[in-house]
Amino acid sequence: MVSLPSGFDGRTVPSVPGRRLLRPDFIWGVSTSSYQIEGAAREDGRGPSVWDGFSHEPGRIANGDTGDDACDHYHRYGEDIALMRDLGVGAYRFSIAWPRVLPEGRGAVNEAGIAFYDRLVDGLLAAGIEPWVCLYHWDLPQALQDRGGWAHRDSVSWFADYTRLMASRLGDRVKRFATFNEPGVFTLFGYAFRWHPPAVDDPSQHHAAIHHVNLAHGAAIDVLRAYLPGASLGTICNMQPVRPVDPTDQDRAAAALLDEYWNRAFADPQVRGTYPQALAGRIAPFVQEGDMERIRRPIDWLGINHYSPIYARADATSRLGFAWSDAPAGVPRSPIGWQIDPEAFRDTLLDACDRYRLPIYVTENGAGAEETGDATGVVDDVERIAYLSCYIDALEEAVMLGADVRGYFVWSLLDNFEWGAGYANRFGLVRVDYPTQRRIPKASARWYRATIAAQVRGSVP
Ligand code: IFM
Repeated sequence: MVSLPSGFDGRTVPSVPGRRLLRPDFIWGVSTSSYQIEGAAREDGRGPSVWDGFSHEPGRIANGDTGDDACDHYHRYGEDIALMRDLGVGAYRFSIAWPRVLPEGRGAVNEAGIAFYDRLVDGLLAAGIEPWVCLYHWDLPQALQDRGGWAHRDSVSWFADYTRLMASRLGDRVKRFATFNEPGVFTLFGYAFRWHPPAVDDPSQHHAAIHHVNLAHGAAIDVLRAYLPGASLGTICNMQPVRPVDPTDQDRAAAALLDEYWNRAFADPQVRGTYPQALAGRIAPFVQEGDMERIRRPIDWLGINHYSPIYARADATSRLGFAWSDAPAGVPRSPIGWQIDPEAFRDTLLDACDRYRLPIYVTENGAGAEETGDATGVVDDVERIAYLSCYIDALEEAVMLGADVRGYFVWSLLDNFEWGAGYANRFGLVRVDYPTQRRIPKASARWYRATIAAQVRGSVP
């Protein structure tokens, strides 16, 4: 039985148990993404992404924030690698900004952009940290959106060509590649809810985009296999139980639908070769002969991003037949209102192992907060520690019950640009003081370092 540690009421920092049930080669890491940390949005030939334009539109992002400067990781990556080395992580998952290496999305290569990722990869390897490259974390080149974006079937070959470029430039040193991060989020939020670019509510574009992203995944896996036969390849999906906000038949049906879009629209076709039932009919107009075989290419692992259960309610005005809902009153919540339910995490891992039969890496898990530091910027983030502690307990329990979980990456190394919430919402183990770009490790960074050391060396330092 997983229980909530007492840190949630701010009294006790959870201890650091040895994690003896985990594999000796269990990978402890941290994750970030390009648009959320890099900054340098107009430097060294980078082209615009859909997030540049969107974040500059009035009213889209809290406080009018943009990713123009973000954490200035483009210039401070050396300092950030040193922070990771200090944490003792074995791996760092980051994403490539497609428009930094191909400013128009295709065609002319921006060598300065490639050189940045060369420096980053070399620095990580020199620090003994394995680079895990994710090819797409939502920052589509604007030039490709202007041609129709993911709703256009040509997006499959655009992505395959971009993948070929990155495989040929980084594949001599990078051995882990993921194709997409959380396609369930950027398709639903971008093509139905209008919370992300391209900010349309258009079921036809939405369903086309789902299918083309799946095809692009399959095409990218083929490219990576051809170029890098020894590489370890995966896909990264958000997976969280979807619950009806009220126990009515209508809300249950809404939750079942959202579950298909959120949890299964990508992993099911990519790993099992079929779309889930309700979605299959909606996607059918876009499926051509041979597509399902093109999508279902063998992969080596499944990345799962998980934070909390999510909720749906019926909505007759919604073109998809459901609406997003906040968690009901009374459930335990993180400081930003996300439900805390480590048993749901354990069960998600067990279900995913059972359904997809692949080794699993938890590629994102973490807690957001609108926190301020003390006068020196130090953050005693006991609630984040409590969250991480009980979620890692739940992971360990899933392993005990048979789940093949091989790694865990905290979201995130740094506070960063949290999409629509801008910079107000902080997820980092390390605080970023944005006006000065000073990095200040939080209490959770020290706790995570001790957690890793306890497992890696078998003792608490
Ligand atoms: O910041 C995001 C990340 O980009 C994708 N997964 C969820 C994180 C927290 O909201």
